[in-house]
Amino acid sequence: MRTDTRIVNSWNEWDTLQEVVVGTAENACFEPTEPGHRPQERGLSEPRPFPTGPKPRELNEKAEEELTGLVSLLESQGVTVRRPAPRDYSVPLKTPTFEVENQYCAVCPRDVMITLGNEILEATMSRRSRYFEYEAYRSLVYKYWDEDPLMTWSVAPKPSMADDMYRQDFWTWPLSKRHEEMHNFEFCVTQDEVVFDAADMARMGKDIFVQESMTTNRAGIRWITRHLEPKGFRVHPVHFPLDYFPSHIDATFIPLRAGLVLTNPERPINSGEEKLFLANDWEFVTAPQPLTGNDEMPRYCQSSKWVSINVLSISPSKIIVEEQEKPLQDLLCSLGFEVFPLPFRHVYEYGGSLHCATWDVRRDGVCEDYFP
Ligand code: ABU
Repeated sequence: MRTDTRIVNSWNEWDTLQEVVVGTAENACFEPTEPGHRPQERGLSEPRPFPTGPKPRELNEKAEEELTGLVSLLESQGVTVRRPAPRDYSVPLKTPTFEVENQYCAVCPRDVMITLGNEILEATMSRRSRYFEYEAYRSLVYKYWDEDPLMTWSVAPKPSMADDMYRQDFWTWPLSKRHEEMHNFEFCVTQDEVVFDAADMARMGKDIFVQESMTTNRAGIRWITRHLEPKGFRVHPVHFPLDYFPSHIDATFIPLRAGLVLTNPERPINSGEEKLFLANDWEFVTAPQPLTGNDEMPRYCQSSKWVSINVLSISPSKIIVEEQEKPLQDLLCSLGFEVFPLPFRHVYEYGGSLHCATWDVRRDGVCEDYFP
């Protein structure tokens, strides 16, 4: 099969990007407090209830301006860019098993949607307010479905998200228990139902690395394994035990091209899990500290300063990096990359950066075995 006739075709995080979905901050709301999530406003001496409902219009506008800047940059590089359909995130949800006062946004398609070769997979999601987020992408999925007769489309089983799917006391565990449970990789989601966010997966050809986290449990990894391995993929659970609140692998362990992974110095890979990489001559390069510290992150941002390393590859030699992250840009230049700096710090407010805010639908290239 010639890959240039395919519309849905993406096997890794770095081959030349041809078609991508860029998220939108239109109608974004505050993320509600729910059993799987306890958002907190930054910089307060006394905590106060997190706001609910629509985010202030100026925040959404500033983020949208940066997202539009990303669209222009990608188009200038010959990439076809699509956007999510508009949705009203202020609408409450009531299902037979839960209620939530409002939904969230479509800034981060990466969390929901993933292309695995010629397949589009919709994740289960782990939070109530994101249960229906796939709807923002359904008209695009139907378009790809109509235009690419060889594309396959899978929807992972939706969990109940009922109270008992979560450990309600997780948020108040004393430090000693937290330490113990983290090293058992037990977080706020129990193991009773299949739960995963797509952004816990890193694609490296035939091999898919899945982080066990607050947003992906072992049942989720089992489902991904049984779903993908009959299709020829190999699925590897990975862990980063020094990250007490792990969620999404793409600010922790980022493949930049075949043979090279950008690693987070505060979140080393679990001892032993590096062996497959080293045995296949892969190199780990340590990211520099972000220039935006945790104290300088946007007020309502629930992610860590490490979204600084949430870069987007345009090709194996071209990469987009947040404008102010000069040490990371210098490192990537020294590794032979052409770096495209882009302002994106207002998007951090919504929990991610350049990789999170995109979902690549087509990159050139075929399924390679980088770990023979
Ligand atoms: N959505 C990516 C966030 C990762 C982090 O907070 O480090």
